[in-house]
Amino acid sequence: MIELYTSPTPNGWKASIALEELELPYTVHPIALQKLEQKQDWYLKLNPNGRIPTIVDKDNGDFAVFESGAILIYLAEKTGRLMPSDVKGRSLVVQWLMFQMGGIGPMMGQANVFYRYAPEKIPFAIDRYHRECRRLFEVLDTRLAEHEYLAGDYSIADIANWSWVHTYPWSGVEIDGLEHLKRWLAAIGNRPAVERGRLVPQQPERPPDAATFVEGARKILA
Ligand SMILES: N[C@@H](CCC(=O)N[C@@H](CS)C(=O)NCC(=O)O)C(=O)O
Repeated sequence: MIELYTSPTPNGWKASIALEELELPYTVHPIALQKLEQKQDWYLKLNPNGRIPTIVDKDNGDFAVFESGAILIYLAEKTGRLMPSDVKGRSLVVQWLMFQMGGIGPMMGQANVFYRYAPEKIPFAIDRYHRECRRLFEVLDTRLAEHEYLAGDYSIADIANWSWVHTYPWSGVEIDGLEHLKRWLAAIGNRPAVERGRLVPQQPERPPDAATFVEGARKILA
């Protein structure tokens, strides 16, 4: 049994989608980011960075793993699935996973901050992060022109990148003309395990409107 501490965000969905794909039993512990539960002492003992997601593997001496990329690698290695074990195949998956962790995630995150949450609109910052996101999307599109998935078979690299890229409308990034990226977005999004994982943690019947969501995000950034 895995305990999953998460919220409905791209980094959280990476973990829940992987758990669904791997058919591992898990219990969800929703973390209320706006209430800063992720900064409480009990949580910081599991995740010193005070962010979601975190998993605790009850079947492995209550081993805690933080950082979404590390969680994906841990789950893939635990099960021997979603990442090959040969040196080159594994490296390819890790390369595209790191591309997400070091590029797509931080750049889309900053695009959200300046395009959506900043009370003051700074055109230079908005433009900078939109252009950088678009450049990274073009890297993905070029890769996907010649490969069905990012790194060999469907893998944790696809899960990590999809979890962020499919939220492009919220970040305000255009995907016009990126036909291979669109094909891949739809293919991954239609996987039943991805559909299930994307709904974790369960949302209230009436999710917050955009203005309320922005207000909540500003509390976290303050
Ligand atoms: N590098 C971390 C980033 C995690 C992260 O930024 N999580 C966000 C949600 S997507 C969070 O917990 N934000 C709350 C906060 O900043 O306090 C990972 O990949 O796990």
